[in-house]
Amino acid sequence: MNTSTSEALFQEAIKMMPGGVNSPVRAFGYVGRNPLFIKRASGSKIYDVDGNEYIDYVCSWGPGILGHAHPEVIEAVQKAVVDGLTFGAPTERETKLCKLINACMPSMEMMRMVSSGTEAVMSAIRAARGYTGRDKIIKFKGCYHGHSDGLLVKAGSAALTSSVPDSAGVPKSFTEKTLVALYNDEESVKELFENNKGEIAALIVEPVAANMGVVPPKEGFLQFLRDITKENGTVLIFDEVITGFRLSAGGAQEYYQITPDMTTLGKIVGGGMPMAVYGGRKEIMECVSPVGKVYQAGTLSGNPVATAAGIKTVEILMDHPEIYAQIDESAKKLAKAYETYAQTKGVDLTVNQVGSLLCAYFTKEKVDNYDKAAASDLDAFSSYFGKMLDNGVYVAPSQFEAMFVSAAHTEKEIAKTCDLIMNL
Ligand code: KE4
Repeated sequence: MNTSTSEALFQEAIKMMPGGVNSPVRAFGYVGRNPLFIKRASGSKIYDVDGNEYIDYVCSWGPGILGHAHPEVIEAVQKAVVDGLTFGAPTERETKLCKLINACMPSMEMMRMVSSGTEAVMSAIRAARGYTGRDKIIKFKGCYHGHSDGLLVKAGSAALTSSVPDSAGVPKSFTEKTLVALYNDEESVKELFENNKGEIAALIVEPVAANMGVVPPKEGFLQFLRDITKENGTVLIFDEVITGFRLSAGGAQEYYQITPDMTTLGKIVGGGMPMAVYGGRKEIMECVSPVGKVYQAGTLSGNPVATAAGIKTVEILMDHPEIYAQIDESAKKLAKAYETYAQTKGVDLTVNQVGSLLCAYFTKEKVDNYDKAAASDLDAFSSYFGKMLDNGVYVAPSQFEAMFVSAAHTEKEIAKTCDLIMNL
């Protein structure tokens, strides 16, 4: 496979950007290759600058649920851009998108638009702290909620009363109020609430953990979180940046029938444009400026082009619920192919699949938390990644990311991918 133009572009890019990329995972650091430079994408395919074609299961890390460059979304954006790119003033489309989100997720009684998932999570936590007057928060080992300082914490054991920053440049004091529990481990959560009575403003969780590969919540785990946060006056935040509009039009909160106090959305809600949202119960969101005392702002928040893309994307998903059955079925076929590969070739591999999210782990243990995910054989993953790429299939270049299926992946492409997997 000729990748000479990508290589040349990469040599230029690394002179100007750390690792030649604008987000670390794109650097292919986990898989020992230099990244491909993408020229364009359409439907289920991406095309690199050397003209190579790939079936894409990264889907830009989730936004691409309809496939790349969906004609109706492109048309909506084209119509919007000619009227101007940004006004820094309210527009009708912001209210329209809020109403669509509320129709899909009624727990989002009031909301605020921002430009990234990181910003949505950072702001939701600030609102929860402002609403409760408390400082501490709980997150889960292996869950990722963007790169705001307080959330970049070493995934310590649940007994840890405070957390160590996971990144240079984050003062220890910035993470002292961040407590870390273990995903799918109720005891670890109970212990933190017992040791920090009345002090926990919020508990934030990915209702399906999709940043340690894909780890579904154990039966009853989300209900347990809903109950213990309610008992303690703690705000339950569902970080649905990945699961929102992915597991269903109502996200994980509809899929699992659990109502959080606040939700963060990103990726799909902007249809691929820079757009994210945080929101929830009205009395919490009324703490946010200019109504309340929790300050939060953004030049491009609710951007008129991004809202055009988001509205059209959400409208298509609401009008075509059959999309979810289709993409879930495709993901099930892929999961089966991985299981067949593991059984017939005697490979240590297990698969988790939830809706149209899945992850093949190179470990023989069933993965239900971060430590088990981290025990995967990363060399085996790296070799697998290379074989898939060399055969025209683009999966995430990291064991700790999800595989995303879109409505544009045809039965033929899913079958072709399954054949490749079973004959790796
Ligand atoms: P952004 O700031 O990247 O828009 O969103 C942060 C975020 C928040 N919450 C969840 C559950 C997320 O998965 C993310 C970002 N997801 C990663 C992929 N696992 C983005 C890809 C990247 O970092 O380049």
